[in-house]
Amino acid sequence: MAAPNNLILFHYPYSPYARRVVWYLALRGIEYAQCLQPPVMPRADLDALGVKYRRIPVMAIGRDVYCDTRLILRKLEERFPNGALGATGPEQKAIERLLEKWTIEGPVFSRAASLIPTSFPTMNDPTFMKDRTQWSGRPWDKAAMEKGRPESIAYMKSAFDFLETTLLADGRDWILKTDKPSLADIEGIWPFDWLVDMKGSLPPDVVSAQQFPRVYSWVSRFRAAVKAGKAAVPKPVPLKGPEAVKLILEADFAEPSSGVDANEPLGLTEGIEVEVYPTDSGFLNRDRGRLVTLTHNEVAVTSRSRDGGKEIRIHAPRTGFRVTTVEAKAAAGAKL
Ligand SMILES: N[C@@H](CCC(=O)N[C@@H](CS)C(=O)NCC(=O)O)C(=O)O
Repeated sequence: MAAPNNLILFHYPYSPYARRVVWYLALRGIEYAQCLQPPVMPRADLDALGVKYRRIPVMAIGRDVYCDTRLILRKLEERFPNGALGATGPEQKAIERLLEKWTIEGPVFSRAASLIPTSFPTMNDPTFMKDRTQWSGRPWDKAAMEKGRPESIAYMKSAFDFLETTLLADGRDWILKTDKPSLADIEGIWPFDWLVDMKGSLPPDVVSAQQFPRVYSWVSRFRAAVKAGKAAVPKPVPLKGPEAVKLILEADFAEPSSGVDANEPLGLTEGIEVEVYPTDSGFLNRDRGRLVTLTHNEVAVTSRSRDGGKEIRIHAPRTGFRVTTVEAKAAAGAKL
C-alpha cells in the first residue's frame, strides 16, 4: 500500500495533540496514511525507524520525520499552499501564533490535563501512570491532582471567559471571521474541545454551555466542519508498523536541509554530532545525530533505521527543544 501524498501520521486517536493534525488534514481534504501507536512506550515502529522522540504525534513526509504539532502544521501549510488555512495579515497571524503559544507553550494544556478525573481507568492503570511519570519527569500523583483541581478549574474558567468575552464576543463563527475554520481556530480550540466532553473534568455549575454559550457553540460548529471534511475524503490508509517503516525508508527526502544559520547563538556548526530533545515533557528520550538544520524556527538531525542503517532526518521546532553537543555531554559526564 502506498501513503497518499507521502504522508504517514503516527498517533493514537485519543491524543488531543494528534487531533490538531487529524483535523487540519480533514479540513484541508488532504489524504494521508496512518500508523496507529500504543498509548504508552515502547513504540517499536518509531524505534525501528531510528526515532527516539517519545511524544505523539509524529509525522513522516517521505524520509523526513517531523516531531511536534507546531512544526507538523507549519510544514503541511508550506507543502500544500493551495487552500492553506493560515492567516495572511500580520495582526491575524499574531492572533493565530499567540493562540498556539497560549495553548501549547503556555499553561492551558497542562491545566486541562490536570483535570482528567482520577477515577478514569488510565489513572488507575499502573503501567500508564509509570509511563506518564517518565514522560513528565514527575510522579503522576492522584492526591496532588485532587489538591490542585480547584486551582485548575479556576484557571480554565478564566480561559473560557477570555475566549467568550474577547475573540468570540461579537458572535462571529470563526476566530478570524473567516467563512470556514482557519488555522487560528485549530490553534485555539483543541484543549477546550478536549475538556467539554470529558465527563467529571469541569463542574457544570462553573463551566458549561450556560456560562459560555459562544465557546460551546464554536466547539459544536468546529466539530461539524471537521465531520463534513472527513466525509468528503477517503479514510486514512491504515499501515502496519513494518509497512510504514519500509515506505519511509524507500522514499526520497521531502526537503533539502537548511544548514546552520550564520551567527547561530549556540555556536554549533553543520555536521557535528548533537542531541535534540524537548524541554517540557518527554525530555529523557533524545535523538542523536549529525546536525543538518539549525535556524530560528527549526532543528534537524540525521538518524539511522535500526535495521539496515538507512538515513532519515528528524526535525523539531526550535522553541521548546534543546540542542546540545555530544562532546559537551561526554565532558560533563567525565567530570562527575
Ligand atoms: N508540543 C507537543 C506535545 C505532544 C504531547 O505532549 N503529546 C502527548 C499526547 S497528547 C504525549 O506525547 N503523551 C505521551 C505519549 O503519548 O507518549 C506537540 O505539539 O506535539
